[in-house]
Formats: sequence, structure tokens, C-alpha cells
Amino acid sequence: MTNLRSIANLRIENFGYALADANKAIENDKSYLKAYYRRAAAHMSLGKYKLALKDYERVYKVRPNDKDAKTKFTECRKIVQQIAFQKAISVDVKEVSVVDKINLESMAVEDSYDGPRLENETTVTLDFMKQLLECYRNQKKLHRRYAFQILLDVRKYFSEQPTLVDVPIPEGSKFTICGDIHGQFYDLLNIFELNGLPSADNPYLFNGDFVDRGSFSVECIFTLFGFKLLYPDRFFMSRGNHESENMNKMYGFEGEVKAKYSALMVDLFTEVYNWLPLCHCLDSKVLVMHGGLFAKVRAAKNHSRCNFLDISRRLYEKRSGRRLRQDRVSTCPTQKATMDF
Ligand SMILES: [Mn+2]
Repeated sequence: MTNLRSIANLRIENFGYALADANKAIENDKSYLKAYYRRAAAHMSLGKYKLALKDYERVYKVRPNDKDAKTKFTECRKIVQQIAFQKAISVDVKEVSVVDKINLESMAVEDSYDGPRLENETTVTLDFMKQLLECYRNQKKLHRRYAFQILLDVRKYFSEQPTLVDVPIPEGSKFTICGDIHGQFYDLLNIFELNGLPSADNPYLFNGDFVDRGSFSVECIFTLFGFKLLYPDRFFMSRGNHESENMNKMYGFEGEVKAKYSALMVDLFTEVYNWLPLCHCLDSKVLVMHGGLFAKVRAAKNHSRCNFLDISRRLYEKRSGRRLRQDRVSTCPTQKATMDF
């Protein structure tokens, strides 16, 4: 009787009642297999997959030749494994941030410093950016206090951005996309000379690989981050395969930051890079992303919005060099160009 009521409750989606009835039926007759089956179905519907698996397994063991029992058991086991896998690759958000180790107040700006200064010690202005370009052109350095301030601000900004950023482009207007800058600051200056400085009317997307290889990665990245803070809605940056801790160790950026600033700043850069958006959708028409990102991105095969939005950017933190290279190959947009991005 209780088992029949359990079936009825399952049919009208009263899963809680179905569960109670199935439990009662089992209590009355521990060998009554159908009740286990109903209980599993109720647990499945309530999202309690581990409990459902237990019952499905019991039914399957008693009736190994029952096709339906086997299908249900296999399906449920797959779900339980998937959940365990998702849990294993999820990132612990309680992780300590390097931000807590940074004390801007302790970084006094010496009177002798004649480089660019942030407005009120905090804000990037157009004037600051022009002075910064001039300072870098003359191979001078931005004060570490301002450098840290920019990194902290840009980290906060990116951490609040989605993985896929939508970029509206008004009809008939110009939009410039630039590829790998790779630490070539003087090339970056040439781009701005030929194509105009970034502005509200001259929007840009820099599509990853800002650093490594060239000797002026620090100059490139602070220039780009500065413009990002100045025109957050008109200047865009996406992550390349070189915006990662392992690549920076191998291809020069880490050494350059340590020489020009400090190891602490290297760690902060790593955090900021982990927050960079992975792709941009221009005017709801064109998807732009850097080649050779990571396997999980490749998994987003059909390039639907949900696939990209679901990707946690913080997954890509600690990867071995080997794994990264594999990922680069496996996610390369063309079969030919593989290793040397
Ligand atoms: Mn590259």
C-alpha cells in the first residue's frame, strides 16, 4: 500500500511524500526491491544523488540482468562522479590574497621623485597617462607606490568582471584590436602614434600576451592597466597564455618585475592575471579570445555564452609548465601553429 502511494506521489511530483512512503515500505519488508527503486527515484528528484546511488546499486546487484536497473544505476553513478570531479577542481575561495601583505602607506614617495603622480595619490587621469608614456620613453620608472596602487585597483576591477565581456560598438564607429605586445614598449608607442591614443572615441581591445619575451613588459603592462582604469568601458584587455605564473617564470616577466620592483609585486601580478576576462564579444557578433588558453576553455566547444560564463577564471592558477604546454597545444585555434605563441 505505502509503495503504491509512493508511486502515485512520484507521479505527481510529491517527492518528499514519495520518499516517506518508500521508507515505510522498506521498513515493512526489507527485501521488497521495488521500494528501494522508488526511494532512489525520489532521492534523485530531490537532488540527493549519493543516497539514490546506494539504492540503485542494491537493486542492480540483486537483479544484474535487469536492463532498466542497470541504466538507472549507471546514470546515477555518472552524476555522483561528475559532482565529485567538479568539487575536486573547484577553487578554494578562502585562499589568502597577497593584497593583505601590501601596505601602501609604508611606501612614501620621496621628494626627489620627479615621475608621474596619481591624482590625489589614487586616481589615473589622462595627464598621468601622458606623463607615464613620457617617463617610460625616457626609460624611467613609475614609483612603486603608484605601481601597487594601479595593480590593486585593476585587480578589484577585473575581479568584478564576467569571464566573457560584452562590448557594444556603435554603428559606423571604429574599434581597434591588437594582438601580442610581448614587452615591446616602443612598438606599443608606435601603435598609439599611428592609431591614436586610447580615448572614449578611440576604443581598443588588447587581446592578451602583453608581457614576456620583450625587455619592457613592465612598461607595457602599466601603460595598458593605466588606460584600462582611465577608460574602463572603452579599453579592454583579455588574458593570453603568457598572463600566467608559469609562463612568466620561463619567459622573462618574473625576472623583470623582480629587477624593477619586487617579488611581492610578482605575486600580485599573478593574482591580477588570474582575474583577467578570457574573451570579449564585440557588438554581439564577433567573439575574440587569445589562442592557446586552457583545456577547460576548449571544453566550451559550442561557444555558447553559458559555457564561457561558467568558467571560473581562478581555475588557472597553479599549473605545471608541462600541463600548460599541453593545454596550449590542445586549445590552439589552428592545427599548425602550436608551440610558439
Ligand atoms: Mn604570444
